[in-house]
Amino acid sequence: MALERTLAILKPDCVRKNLIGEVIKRIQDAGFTIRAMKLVRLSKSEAEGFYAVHKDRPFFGELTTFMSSGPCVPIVLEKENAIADYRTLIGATNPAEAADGTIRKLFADSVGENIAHGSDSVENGLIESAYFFPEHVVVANS
Ligand code: 3AN
Repeated sequence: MALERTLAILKPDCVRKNLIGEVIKRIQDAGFTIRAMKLVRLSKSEAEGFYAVHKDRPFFGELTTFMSSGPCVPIVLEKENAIADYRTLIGATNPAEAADGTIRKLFADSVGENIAHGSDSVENGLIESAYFFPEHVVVANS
């Protein structure tokens, strides 16, 4: 299996609920290595830029308003098979459909406010990481 990078975002609901530590603990326990991390408040237009792929979806306005409603924590994670393994760890987009023990099942309230983002492909993992972190601030190894 190849070493992959995924961009996690602990969303504003995660930060508001004081769950940053809980969620990062689960991510680390699952074997992911943190390569970059920060606390940031997105503007509405920065959230729109990040989610541009969803711009024609009916929930685009709701999604970008929520993502700019408070600070969030983008994190570059690395692991073999990171894309699929991280999506397994967080669970289905809709927490009501997420498997038991997943981060969204445990902590999320709704499909809109679902605690954590994860990249959906290797290519997007690199594009999304670069949206928040220029390559020179990504720590190569520890
Ligand atoms: P995922 O984040 O699991 O890859 P996507 O890519 O289908 O899910 O959706 C992107 C984001 O848009 C999700 N994280 C979710 O918060 C939001 N979203 C998806 N569907 C809805 C919806 N029906 N209503 C509001 N927000 C939604």
